Amino acid sequence: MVEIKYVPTICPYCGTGCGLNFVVKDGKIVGVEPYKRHPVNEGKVCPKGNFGYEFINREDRLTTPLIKENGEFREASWDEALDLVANKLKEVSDEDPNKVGFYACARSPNENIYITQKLARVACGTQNVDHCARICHGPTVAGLATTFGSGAMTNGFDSIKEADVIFCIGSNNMEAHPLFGRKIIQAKQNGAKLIVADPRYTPTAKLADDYIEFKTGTDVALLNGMMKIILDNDLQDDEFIKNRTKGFEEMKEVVMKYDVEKVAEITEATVEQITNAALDYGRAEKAAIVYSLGITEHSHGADNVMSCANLAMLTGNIGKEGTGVNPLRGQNNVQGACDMGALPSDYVGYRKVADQETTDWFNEYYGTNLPAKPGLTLVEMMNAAHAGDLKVLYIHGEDPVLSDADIKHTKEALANLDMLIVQELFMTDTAECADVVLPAAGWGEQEGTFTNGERRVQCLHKAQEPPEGAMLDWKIMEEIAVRMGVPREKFHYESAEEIFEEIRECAPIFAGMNRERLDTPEALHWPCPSEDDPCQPLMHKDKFAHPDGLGVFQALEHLGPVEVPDEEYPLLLTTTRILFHYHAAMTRRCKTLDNEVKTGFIEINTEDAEELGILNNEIVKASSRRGEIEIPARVTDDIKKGIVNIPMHFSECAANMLTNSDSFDPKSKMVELKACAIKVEKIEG
Ligand SMILES: Nc1nc2c(c(=O)[nH]1)N[C@H]1C(S)=C(S)[C@@H](COP(=O)(O)OP(=O)(O)OC[C@H]3O[C@@H](n4cnc5c(=O)[nH]c(N)nc54)[C@H](O)[C@@H]3O)O[C@H]1N2
Ligand SMILES: Nc1nc2c(c(=O)[nH]1)N[C@H]1C(S)=C(S)[C@@H](COP(=O)(O)OP(=O)(O)OC[C@H]3O[C@@H](n4cnc5c(=O)[nH]c(N)nc54)[C@H](O)[C@@H]3O)O[C@H]1N2
Ligand code: SF4
Ligand SMILES: [Mo]
Repeated sequence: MVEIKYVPTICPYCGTGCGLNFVVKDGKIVGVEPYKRHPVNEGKVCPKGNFGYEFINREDRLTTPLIKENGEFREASWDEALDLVANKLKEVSDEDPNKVGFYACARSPNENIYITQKLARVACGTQNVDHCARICHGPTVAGLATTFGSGAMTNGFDSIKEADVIFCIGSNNMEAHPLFGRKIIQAKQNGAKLIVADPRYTPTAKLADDYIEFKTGTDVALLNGMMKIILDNDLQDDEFIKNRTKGFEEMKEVVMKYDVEKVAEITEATVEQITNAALDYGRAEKAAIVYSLGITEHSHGADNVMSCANLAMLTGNIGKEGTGVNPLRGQNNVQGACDMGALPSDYVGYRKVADQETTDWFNEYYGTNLPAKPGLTLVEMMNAAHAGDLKVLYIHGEDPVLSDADIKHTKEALANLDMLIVQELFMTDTAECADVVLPAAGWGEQEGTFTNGERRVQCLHKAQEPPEGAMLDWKIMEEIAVRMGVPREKFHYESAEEIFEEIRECAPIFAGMNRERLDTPEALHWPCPSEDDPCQPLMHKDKFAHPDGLGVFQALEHLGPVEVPDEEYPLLLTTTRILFHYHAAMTRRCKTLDNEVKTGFIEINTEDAEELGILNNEIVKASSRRGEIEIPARVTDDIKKGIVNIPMHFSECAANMLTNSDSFDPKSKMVELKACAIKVEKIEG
């Protein structure tokens, strides 16, 4: 008899966090069914939710630890690999804990991530732990913490359905967060007006009532311009400004310099578009801002985020349903990775490293001697490796060779390490560069929790055994900690549930999440301070999360990208996502998704292409000051003239061969992944 069972889980791709059921046949995952009554996706999924399970039982899953010798990998036993890693980590961190660093995996459950930061802090004594949020929504965490006191989405997803006006800036949610996009469509059906601002006429823009085509990197100017129009028309919320905020006058002084004509010139949007958007947003009873990487991935990403916060506070559009500042978090569990303290400046639950009392608390709890000084960010770790200052890098499930800016720089940095450890499901571009590869169990093969972009903590369940030879992430790291000399009783868990209990002890925002409450359809969002708190999504209802309860306006000038087009590199490159692929390692190994889009392309405006004599589908050369690639051209009117776009997923024509790792956001350490200067040429012959 064939045994079929259904095991509830959460999609492992985007931060929407759709509920699914694995279909398990004779102990193997063979499909998924959307979870019909799940409150996020209500029985619907996007193509990744539907077919994205196909990677799980691939033949090329890693199943044996690998050690590199003379440039070649050889198979090793777990004992040998774990000893090698533990000895090296111990040797280098004993000498100087700043010489080791950790990247945590925002695709993996909270419990694994908590253990990654614990391995870094407890076994190695370092604060050098970070993850991909740095090059994703790091500016959100920094910018919203500065303005609102908490760096997270202010409203739940369903809240959008109550908005009268939705201002969507730098988010292509119809491809990147499709089941949140569905809620925008529902809001429109309820009568909401949708305004989309993006340099590309995306599938999301095509749904808009008003589309603002504008130039990459000019969001602060656009937002300042809109705020001036709101003030000129007396549409600000004086009560809200007076009772709930500070810093208004300083902000106003800067904003009043941004006449709409000047803004139209900077942004290349029209006066009419900017004015209409400002008046619609300003006049709405309830207006919501939705944004994503078009806002964050800039050398002024935190300024962009804070500008969005300014606009919301100016009009009192915060703390109510149908309003808010709503960054759409990227990875399925990137919210969780921040929450778990995989940040060099924060312990679990955003308890601050720099605060001596907090660090004393953790030193007591963990039995450590950590400094109250933040460690290196992800980008700083890579640069330290490049400079020879970081010796060991432990990558728990990230693929920086493909995803960090400037691949040449990344490869040089990794080659400069004494040891690179990569804990992965697959032989990724990054794993290829490793000295030791540790095969991990993945989605469907373990219990745990993911936290979606609206701070909803959701349970996962194990549906099949991991492939023989692969180990659970947290068990691998427990073994390493113990081999490094941490007493087993201080670093031992029987289950993921036990790890979550420790998280509740350390982080008041999770204290009310007991197992019975978590593993039910009733959703729990943090902050969840006690077991009788309803733990619902809306934040900043009566006061902001700063100690004095006030929101803080920021006075921000337009800065623009660091690297701007010139004669040699006349086009501005932006880099984005497509519906069918999700970064690389997993979806490119799902046959159905891979069949949809086999390789990358560069989008180029029809007029630009004509000037260069480039035809649709022609293979062209694209180059920047960092490197060059050959890539098929996609000639289209759906992108602004002067701007070109490459989806980031494809190693064989990788966008990050061209991007710039030198242009930092000083406030968040973001690198400018959404803007650099390139040229596109015909390949002769
Ligand atoms: N299918 C799919 N979905 C994904 C992912 C994936 O790889 N594939 N990845 C996930 C992750 S990690 C993340 S963070 C999210 C990202 O989700 P999004 O941020 O929505 O995705 P992107 O396509 O990177 O960028 C969004 C838009 O920003 C625009 N843009 C570029 N420059 C600017 C600018 O200067 N200003 C403004 N306003 N807009 C600009 C681009 O044209 C693009 O349409 O998606 C998540 N979902
Ligand atoms: N040019 C350009 N570059 C970008 C971006 C852009 O817009 N433009 N976007 C940036 C953004 S927003 C992000 S988030 C980053 C993403 O970049 P990365 O953080 O590198 O993201 P992924 O490719 O999703 O890497 C996750 C890896 O973890 C592995 N994995 C999955 N689950 C598990 C698990 O449970 N355990 C272990 N051990 N491994 C697991 C997968 O196989 C995969 O290789 O890329 C950034 N890079
Ligand atoms: S919208 Fe996101 S979470 Fe939902 S099915 Fe698609 S990829 Fe998965
Ligand atoms: Mo992301």
